[in-house]
Amino acid sequence: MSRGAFILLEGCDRTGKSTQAQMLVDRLTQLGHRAILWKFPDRTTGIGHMINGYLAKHQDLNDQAIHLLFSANRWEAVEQLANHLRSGTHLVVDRYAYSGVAFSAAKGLDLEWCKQPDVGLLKPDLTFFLDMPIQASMQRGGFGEERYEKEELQTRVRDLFLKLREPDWKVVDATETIDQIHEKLTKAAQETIQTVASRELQYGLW
Ligand code: FDM
Ligand code: MG
Repeated sequence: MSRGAFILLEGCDRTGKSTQAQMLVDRLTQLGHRAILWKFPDRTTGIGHMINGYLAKHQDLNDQAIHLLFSANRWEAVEQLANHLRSGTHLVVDRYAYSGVAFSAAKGLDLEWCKQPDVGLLKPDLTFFLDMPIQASMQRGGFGEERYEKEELQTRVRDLFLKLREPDWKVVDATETIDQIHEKLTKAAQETIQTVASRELQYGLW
């Protein structure tokens, strides 16, 4: 049986990740695949509740502690993710460890320290980085009251994403239209689905 593909969307806030992730799941489903959306942080778990309390500014935590909670929120999902992939279901994942490192390092934590807790996690088969100037994404509005929704921090986050970028990432111009981006993502996803079908799951982030 062919395994599912792990498809990741990364990027700063307001770059269209969630919209594109949902559209990709719907499209793959229409094409006859089994595909599900997975969002990090997953705010529905016990750890996720703590993360949500922190992001909503109901609770303060030091930078190291919240960093480790974000990582734990991925580790607590890893068996479920692997089981989906093994059973042939594709995962479209909205944020992952790259967000984890980029946001924490943007606050001043050491980059190498930030990478350590995610070492050994499942590796994405395909990563899209939705990229646009921060000034342009800020103009899209919709920034709420959550922590990190500030221009200066987002600018540092973007620089860190670009530093973390792996050679096989697909950098997507997030200022293009929703449909243009969707077509690009669909095409690349279909190629990856074919190439990974008979491959072992990839652990060993980074
Ligand atoms: N975020 C997200 C982190 O700081 N670390 C992480 O590991 C992840 C997955 O949480 F500002 C940040 C990024 C964002 C916030 O994410 C909430 P969503 O996608 O806006 O819910
Ligand atoms: Mg947000």
